[in-house]
Amino acid sequence: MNARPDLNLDSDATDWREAKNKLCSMDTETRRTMYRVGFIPLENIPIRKSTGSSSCKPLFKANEKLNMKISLFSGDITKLEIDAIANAANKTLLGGGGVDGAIHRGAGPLLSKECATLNGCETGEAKITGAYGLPARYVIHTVGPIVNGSVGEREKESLRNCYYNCLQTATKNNLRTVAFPCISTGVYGYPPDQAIEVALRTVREYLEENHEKLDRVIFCVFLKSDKELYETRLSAYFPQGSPPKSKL
Ligand code: AR6
Repeated sequence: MNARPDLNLDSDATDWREAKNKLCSMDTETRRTMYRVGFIPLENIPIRKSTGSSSCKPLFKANEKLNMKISLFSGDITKLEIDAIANAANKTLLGGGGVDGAIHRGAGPLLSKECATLNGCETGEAKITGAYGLPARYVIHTVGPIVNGSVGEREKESLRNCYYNCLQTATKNNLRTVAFPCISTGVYGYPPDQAIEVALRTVREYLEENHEKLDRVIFCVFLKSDKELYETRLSAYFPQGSPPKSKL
């Protein structure tokens, strides 16, 4: 078993730059001794399986290569041991409730110290930081649109920008496995059934163009209702090819 390195991720007196550099140079086994939360390795996050009989009309062509890059994970995003998790943050980037609160609690105090150097984040933009005490290597913070009343083109475009800019930040940093929470659908009030269409379309279109740069995109759902929505709508954007015809 690896010895725990002399690095305190629980204290805001630790230099975040030094901590980030040290964590980046550790192998996975050593880094595991530093996690402040439980972890789920990528091998335990299954690639999405089709339910077979989908009543959903496909919006894109079947592409098995892209289908192999998609997971639907139900649970806490902070536990995922992958390259990057997206955070549904606010413009200050200094933490908040919901998934943002969970990410900051799990990462520990050095995350807000690094975030404080970023000058906030505009709606639809994405900014990357270390993940400190989390099993993910990086956090990509984005700010979703706030919906009051009905969703307009502006909110739709902003939500698309969130997913697109997170994916682009990941690929620019050579990060190959990324998880998304359901951005804007909690406190920010974006109706989940409309947000999912933007999320799935943006990821599908990005993968079409950049499939060689990403190994896995994980849609991380926390609510049963969101899980059901994804189970229904995934086959519209990532349809399965038709099985070979029986010769009998
Ligand atoms: N893992 C995965 N998903 C989660 C988790 C978790 N640990 N916790 C909550 N969710 P929200 P928003 C889901 O409100 O709507 C914050 O205060 C949750 O069920 O976290 O973009 C920020 O600072 C929902 O489906 O984000 C901002 O001020 C989804 O995450 C504001 O909330 C998003 O809900 C952002 O609001």
